Amino acid sequence: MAEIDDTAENLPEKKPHREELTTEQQIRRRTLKAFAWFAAAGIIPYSIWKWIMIQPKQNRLPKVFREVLNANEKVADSYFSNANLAPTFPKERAAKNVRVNGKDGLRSAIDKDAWRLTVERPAQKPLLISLDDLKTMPKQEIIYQFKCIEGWSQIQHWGGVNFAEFVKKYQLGKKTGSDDWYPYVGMKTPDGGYYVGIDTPSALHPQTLLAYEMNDQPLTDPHGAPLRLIIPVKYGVKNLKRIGSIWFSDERPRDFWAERGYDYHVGL
Ligand SMILES: Nc1nc2c(c(=O)[nH]1)N[C@H]1C(S)=C(S)[C@@H](COP(=O)(O)O)O[C@H]1N2
Ligand SMILES: [Mo]
Repeated sequence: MAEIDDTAENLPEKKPHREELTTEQQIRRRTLKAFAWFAAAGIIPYSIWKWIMIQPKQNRLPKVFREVLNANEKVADSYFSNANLAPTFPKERAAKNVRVNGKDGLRSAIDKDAWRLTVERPAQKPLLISLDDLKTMPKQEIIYQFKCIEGWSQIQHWGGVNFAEFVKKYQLGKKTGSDDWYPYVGMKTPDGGYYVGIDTPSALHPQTLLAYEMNDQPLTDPHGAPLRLIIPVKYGVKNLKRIGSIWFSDERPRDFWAERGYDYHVGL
């Protein structure tokens, strides 16, 4: 970038026709014009901001914001309703040879008896939950078409705990003393070798499971024993195998494949 020492005073008194300007003069002119636009662009949002701040308030928020929030809530409500369920299939359609894909975070052996699901909570001790604890909750099964972003899909049968029920039982996901949800859930393997971030509405979708069974059998190691995520509204990449810990957060949790160039949400 050239140094800009031009002030209005340095411009020629009478504006010559473009043809008479040297290339350098033309560049200066354009730079000044660009600056003027830049300044104007800065002023407009400020005036809008001022307008927003003098609008009537509702629950201490300017009403215009509140209206946007209400619209978002409506979107979320329809999202949670059963209108957006992934299609399901009869049990006979489920694959017997279930495809295995990806072993990041699964390369070391784990002691399944010692394993606990760790739930990190703000300003509280982490919760340690055993598989037996989870199995005291009702089991939910799903037979649906699992889709990998690499281009294959397969009808698969999984069983486990409904994630929204799990969240309710352990009172997770909402900010302390409020009804506001944290916008994201993070999950990672015990060794931290694979990790995903998921928007809370998708995590709370009625078909999202913490799965401990596949085809009515305990999960095998390559499929993520002892516990994995099954989230039918997302591509395979988000279906973390061998969950070590879970936490809700305000910031987008790190995501293994998003860090390698995939879209963060990779939804279906
Ligand atoms: N821990 C872990 N979970 C993972 C992966 C991985 O590499 N490590 N790969 C993901 C991808 S890309 C897919 S398609 C599915 C595959 O699950 P499957 O091996 O049970 O078919 O797991 C997902 N979860
Ligand atoms: Mo995948």
